[in-house]
Amino acid sequence: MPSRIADIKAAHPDNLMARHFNNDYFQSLDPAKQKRLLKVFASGLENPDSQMGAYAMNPDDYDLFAVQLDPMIRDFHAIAAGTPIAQKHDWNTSALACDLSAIDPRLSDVSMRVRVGRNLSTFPLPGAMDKNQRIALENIVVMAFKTLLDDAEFGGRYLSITPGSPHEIDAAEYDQRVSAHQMFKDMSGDRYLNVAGISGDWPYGRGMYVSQREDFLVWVGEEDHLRIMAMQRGGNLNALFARLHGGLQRLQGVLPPFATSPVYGNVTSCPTNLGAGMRASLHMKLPQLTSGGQNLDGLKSEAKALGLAVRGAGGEHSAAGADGLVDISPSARLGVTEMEIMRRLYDGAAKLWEKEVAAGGGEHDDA
Ligand code: DAR
Repeated sequence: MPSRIADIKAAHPDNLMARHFNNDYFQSLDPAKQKRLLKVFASGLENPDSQMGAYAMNPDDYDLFAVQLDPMIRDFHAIAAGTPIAQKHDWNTSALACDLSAIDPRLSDVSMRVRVGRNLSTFPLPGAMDKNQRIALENIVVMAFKTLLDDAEFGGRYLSITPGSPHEIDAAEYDQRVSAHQMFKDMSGDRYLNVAGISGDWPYGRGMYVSQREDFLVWVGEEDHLRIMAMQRGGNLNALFARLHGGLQRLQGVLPPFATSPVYGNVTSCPTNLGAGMRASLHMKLPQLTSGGQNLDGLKSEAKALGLAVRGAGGEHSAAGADGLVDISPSARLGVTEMEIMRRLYDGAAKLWEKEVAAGGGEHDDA
């Protein structure tokens, strides 16, 4: 195995698993722990083009294998070795007005989404669950959703894709919800998640809670046990974040404890999502900065300098729209608070928009 990892490291230097593989540490482990760590590495071993190249299988993997995983995590999250990782939480987003229309009235109808990943501490992480555990977790979460059904803000319905579930929807509704960018796509075609076991037993134990207003969603059984999200069109990031926090608190009160690490905060399958476990994003039309959507490289480097990541509006690994429509989001998840993430998104969007307008852009009526 060490020689295979050395080969991956030479051919794919950005694979953080290969870059930071510690063979002395690996050899010091007993065979059972070596086997368990190789399960964490499975996706990165089978997919050398991986970015992180690892998914945790159990919440305590992060603490059990800290010697190996910590350097990878610090590299991705740009936290220097030796710097204490003190994950704090600050949802006091009302302290800073972040309405995009204050940047420019043309940014008053922007598609925005913020989500957090959470995993129940009473189950293995998705990569190590069996079919019965996936169904059992879904049933526990459905009971929690029942406490929201009559709520004015969060009332809604649960849509399951588990065959035989009393909440099961048909293929037509599933496809419609995926097309509406609400439900997650069929995971069984994702080579990274397949090897990691995260897409195992598809579609059992999977589904989505959606509020009546369709502005609060909870994915069940995707890359994490739960992906809790708020979405809206508009400019008011404060309202978006406040709704997510309200829904998260409601669920936290009726679910088993979420998995956390004393060092890394909220525990997620992928180490790239640790900490706040939050991805906040908005869609912007930047045709000048993307050469009409044809080239994201220049924008990606501009955005990186602002602490932002850029991808197509169709999700991870998607291209920009012909009108230059892209998804921008703060890269940092670990060591930053929820409030800080909101501020970085707002400030970064303002700077990119300023560059777009200066380059002759500025059309944003129907993004
Ligand atoms: N296949 C993983 C993706 C890492 C980030 N994206 C996530 N977690 N959806 C890799 O290591 O490349």
